[in-house]
Amino acid sequence: AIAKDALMTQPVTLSTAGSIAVIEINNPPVNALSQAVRQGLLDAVVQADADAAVTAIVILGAGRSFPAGADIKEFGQPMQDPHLPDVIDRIESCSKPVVAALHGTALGGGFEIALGSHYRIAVPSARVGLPEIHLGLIPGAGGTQRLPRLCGAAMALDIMFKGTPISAQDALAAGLIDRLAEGDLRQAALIYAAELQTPRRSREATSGLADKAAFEAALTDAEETARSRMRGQMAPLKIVQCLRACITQPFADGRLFERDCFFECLASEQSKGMIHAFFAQRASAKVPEASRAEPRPLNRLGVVGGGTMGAGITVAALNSGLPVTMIERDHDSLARGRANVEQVYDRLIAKGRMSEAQKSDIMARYQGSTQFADLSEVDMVIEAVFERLDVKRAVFEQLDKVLKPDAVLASNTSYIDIDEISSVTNRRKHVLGLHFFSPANIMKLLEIVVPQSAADDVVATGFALAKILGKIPVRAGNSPGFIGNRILGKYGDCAAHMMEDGATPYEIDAAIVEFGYPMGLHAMYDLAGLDIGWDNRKAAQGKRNPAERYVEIADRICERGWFGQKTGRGFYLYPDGARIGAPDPEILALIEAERAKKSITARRFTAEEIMARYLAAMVNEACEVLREGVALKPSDIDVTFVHGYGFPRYRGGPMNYADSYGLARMLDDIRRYGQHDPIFWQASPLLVELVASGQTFNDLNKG
Ligand code: 3H9
Repeated sequence: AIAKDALMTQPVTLSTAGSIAVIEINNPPVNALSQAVRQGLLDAVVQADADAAVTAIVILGAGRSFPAGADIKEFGQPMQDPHLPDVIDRIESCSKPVVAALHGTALGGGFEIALGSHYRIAVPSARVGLPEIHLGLIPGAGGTQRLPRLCGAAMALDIMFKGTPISAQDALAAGLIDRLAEGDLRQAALIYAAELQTPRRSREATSGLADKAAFEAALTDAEETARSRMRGQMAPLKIVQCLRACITQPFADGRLFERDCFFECLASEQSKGMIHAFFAQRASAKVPEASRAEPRPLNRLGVVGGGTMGAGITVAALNSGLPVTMIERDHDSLARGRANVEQVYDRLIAKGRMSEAQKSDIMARYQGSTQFADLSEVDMVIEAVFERLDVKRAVFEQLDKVLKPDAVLASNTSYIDIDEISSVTNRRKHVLGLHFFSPANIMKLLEIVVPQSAADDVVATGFALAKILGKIPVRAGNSPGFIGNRILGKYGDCAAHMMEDGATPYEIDAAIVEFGYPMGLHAMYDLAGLDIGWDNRKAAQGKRNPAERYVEIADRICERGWFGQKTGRGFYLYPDGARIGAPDPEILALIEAERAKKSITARRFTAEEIMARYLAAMVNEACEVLREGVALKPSDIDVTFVHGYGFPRYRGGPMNYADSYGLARMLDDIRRYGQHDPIFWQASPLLVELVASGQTFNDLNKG
């Protein structure tokens, strides 16, 4: 018999409650399934199964969650026994009923343990899912074989393709869990286990396979999605193949096939890139200021400006439960600001994704005013007015007069110097910059711009806000364009040079899309509005180095009033409000005329050369951003470009990509390009230094 509370292999414990064996996994913070956990789990299951006094087994997670998956830190190292699929098979083959008791996030291998268990009970707040796709992987511990047998292909594919966890309620409705636990989970699981007589094995389930035609149709749809929307990625197609095995092969063969596919994905650059992106995202939230100071309380937010950005920020805050006071200069503007906010919810209602009641609940947190004095109680204000220094300064002067002494003041700006804004206040240390990306309620990236004068707890509050809003924060120094737009400026220039030298904007965009971006640079310019860049270029006139190469093509386009999608044409044509542009022969003629003016004979660029130059310009400028301390570490630049600029996540980000391309090779490229344009192509001293010392960006991340 098992001694009560006997401690087995840490971090898994086996104890008994009456005749029920309780196996508890305790590996903080998320009970990841490291080798010690797998071994402990296997030992505990074997022991409990062999114990004649035990009638049923409960598996649960200590702390905040049932296991959230395999231990990602072990990926890339040799796999050690016991393997998770084998542990789960052993659980499934138990002679007594096994109950998985779920709370928190039962994800990946954790959910696969639950699927291999005979019965599943969960607290109402639990969520379950198979997020492997976000790591460039497929579920590799039976998930692709057991889940479809329980719920059919359509739902299984939805869970695996989206990778987002579903609620316990949805899982219950789909038969993926059997019961919701009211009250204490352990107690509820013990009661449930005591009722159960016989094991029930997912591998033998047939309900999901019953409608073979529907199963096949779901596979065909998914394959189409994998080839179009998820183009370039390996895991989605592998998932489809594994699901096909559910209807063409016995379980055991399907499991082996899944295993091969899993290892193939694990060995791929894609998965390495995505795992890098996963850890980079977590590392970007760890900044020195936040380790030195606690954030200030954040219970109420003020937003100044109800335009596109102000309304988007307001929606993001309202959605996360924060009450918001929006300030506009007069009643009409305020009405428009409120309408901009409501419009977001009305669209959701129209699509059937929100009810009027839910909208009213959210809007109850919204307050509008034309009086700055109404901000006297807020903890933080985000100014989101027109992107002009004098306008922003006028707002900050007002804020300085009315805010409580410890309120945080933030300016939402994409390029204005925060010091120039804060200098009109008597509270510079309470000021920081927040660069939201449009649409602010959707885009995840948030550049947190830290001026020299900002107090540590102000910076910590900026990061706390990002967490509340569900944004991915990156710390940026207060330098023109911060991290993202500064680097974009550079590779944008590189693209313009290639265009003048012979590549069409359409060839450049095609190469970028082929590389894995959702859209090309010129399509993106058209979407954002070409007038923005034009205004910036006009403002920079006179400040530019006259020896620097300057391409006038975009200016010529803007002079015609072609500002992109909103005017029906830019680099592309958008007839009848089309969202996807068509190539424009007039643009090609205009480019040719510009070349002729400079006596440039167009030459051909391969897609490979386009990308080599484009990425070299990006990475070289990123090195300067690092050298100047504008970004703290290479992985922060990766996070910025993956989450704000469409860089394919499966490549990890530009710095991770550069490591795999080879820094010495990239430096050689830059020096070769520099023979023709030594001003633009100056190798960053940081890149030179890394190559000389044989280091990579990843070494800098670790350091
Ligand atoms: C898999 O299961 C493969 C199987 O199918 C087959 C195997 C054969 N491993 O995100 P947080 C760390 S693939 C190691 O800030 P939250 C994380 O790095 C896996 N570490 O918290 C962080 O560490 P630190 C499938 C992990 O509350 C800390 O935990 N599963 C893992 O915002 C807190 O994380 C997934 O892909 C892990 N699996 O979110 C789930 N997970 O403090 C991935 C987390 O040092 N994880 N850490 O920075 C998540 O989605 C979120 O972390 C979670 C918690 C929702 C669980």
